[in-house]
Amino acid sequence: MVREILIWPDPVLKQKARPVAKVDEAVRVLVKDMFETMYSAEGVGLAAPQVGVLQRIIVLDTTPSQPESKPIAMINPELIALEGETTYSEGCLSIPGESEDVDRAAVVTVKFLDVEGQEQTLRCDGLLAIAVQHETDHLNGTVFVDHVSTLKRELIRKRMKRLKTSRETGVRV
Ligand code: GNR
Ligand code: NI
Repeated sequence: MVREILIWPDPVLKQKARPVAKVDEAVRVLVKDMFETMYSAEGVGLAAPQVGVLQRIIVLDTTPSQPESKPIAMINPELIALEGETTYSEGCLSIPGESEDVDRAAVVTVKFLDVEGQEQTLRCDGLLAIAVQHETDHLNGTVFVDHVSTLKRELIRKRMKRLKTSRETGVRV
């Protein structure tokens, strides 16, 4: 089931998500819904708070168009090592139509539980490393605009307010 994606500055997106205590069937259903929602919105990642669920769960697929693309679900992800620096023009499904440069670590090592509840460790670079940091930010109530200047953030806030009004009323504002 495709779920509705919350638009920033929804207050839920500012809250810290709670760790998953047990990887059970309900978690696997949520993960499935998150993948459906992410693919339907053409995103490369999605965090549970974006669909209104304050649990520490993220899904990723940075190469959805490639045949060997691998969907990754991470439960209770923890960044255990950050190496180097990179800058990437980021977007967010909760902030549609906006993108800004954000500085991040270039290589990250992340520890997490898979959908079977097994502990995994993954070292990644490129877009996957950026997406992992972007998604773990969501679990801590942070979005990419919190990493840009106040001026840019306030301009984006005004555009999101207009977007929300026009979506709710069907009127262009
Ligand atoms: O789809 C997404 N693209 C993206 C591009 C650059 C950096 C991060 C991202 S993640 C984003 C999906 C999203 O909002 N995940 O929370
Ligand atoms: Ni996002």
